[in-house]
Amino acid sequence: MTMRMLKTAAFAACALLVAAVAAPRPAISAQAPTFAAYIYDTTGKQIGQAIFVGIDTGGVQVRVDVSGLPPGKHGMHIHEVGSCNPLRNTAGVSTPFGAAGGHFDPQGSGHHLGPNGTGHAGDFANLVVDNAGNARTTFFTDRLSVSSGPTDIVGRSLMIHAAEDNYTDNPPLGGSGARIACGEIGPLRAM
Ligand SMILES: [Cu+2]
Repeated sequence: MTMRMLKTAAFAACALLVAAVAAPRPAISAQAPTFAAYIYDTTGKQIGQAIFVGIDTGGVQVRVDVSGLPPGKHGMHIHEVGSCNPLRNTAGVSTPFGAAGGHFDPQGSGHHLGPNGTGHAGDFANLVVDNAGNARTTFFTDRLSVSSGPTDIVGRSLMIHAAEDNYTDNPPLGGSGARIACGEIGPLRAM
């Protein structure tokens, strides 16, 4: 079952639940839709998570909290496929997290221009990791959404790269290099 199918099933289940539970009551305000990416390194160890909260006036608040990464700046993006599996090419060479595909580009811009450009909507600012290997950041983007429309990131992936992203097409994809951590964006788990 794909993440999209899971999502559809979850919405169907929610709709039934709302119909069953809420029908006799007055309308209740909906909670902000919240999703998560549980982030793993290339050894398969979970190193943190990202939380994505849909803002009712549009856009998404993103909170990333990870540890165990090399200090410094790391390119970070939404990639288009919700899979952090490796991808093996015809020569048998395996790319960690290769199944996540390329950068999420709902407008079909074909350009990698960073968090404020007119390129891939999934391009974020570099993740800054401190000397202890930790990174914690919260930011807002109005270029993405959760649970609706062509900019929906649920069922896609959050990727962290080995090197700094220069927010240009030269070198391609900002030069951020290898994929070192990945999380599939899906339902928030109960704590
Ligand atoms: Cu990337």
